[in-house]
Amino acid sequence: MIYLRLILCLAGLFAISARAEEPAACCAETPAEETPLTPRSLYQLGATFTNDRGEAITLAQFRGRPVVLTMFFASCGYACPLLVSDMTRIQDALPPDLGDTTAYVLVSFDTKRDTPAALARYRADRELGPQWHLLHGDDDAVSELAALLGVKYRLEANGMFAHSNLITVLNREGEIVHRRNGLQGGLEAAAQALTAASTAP
Ligand SMILES: [Cu+2]
Repeated sequence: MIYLRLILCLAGLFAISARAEEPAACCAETPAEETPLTPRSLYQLGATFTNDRGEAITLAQFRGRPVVLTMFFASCGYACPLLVSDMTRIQDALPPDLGDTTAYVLVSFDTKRDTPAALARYRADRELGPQWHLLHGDDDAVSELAALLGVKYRLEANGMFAHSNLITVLNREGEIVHRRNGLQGGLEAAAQALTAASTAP
């Protein structure tokens, strides 16, 4: 089975080699089930999220690619737009090949309003490219991920969330290798961490 998967993967690589503008999606998005996850890997989290196309996603599906991840909610009027624009600036600061293979993951706190359709609108409004993954999950999935990341959030009486402003960089195995805390600044350090994460195991 593993051998067959490798063959298919290699065949996929040859097939896309003539289209260099596309990332090697075949292998990058296939979990490398052959080796066990490390104890520090966030991909131990078994929770399932749903993306803005309505597809079920586990974070482990990002195994094999560096990841920039932040928790947010789509109707936030202040901090989250800044976090997203900082992630965009990190993407712009990377060499094109790394910028294209990195996954930019937004996970919503808002389990009620951030439906796939709401997240799809958010993607369209901000012109987020195919490397961006907008996810929502149930309360358990969101709180478990927040705890692992060290993100605090609270639903306020006005329906808005008070929350930490944290951008997290994961290496290809889903281990946290960098945190950017607060709003703006520190983008160069995040880009450097991503560059290191793209080569480290
Ligand atoms: Cu916010």
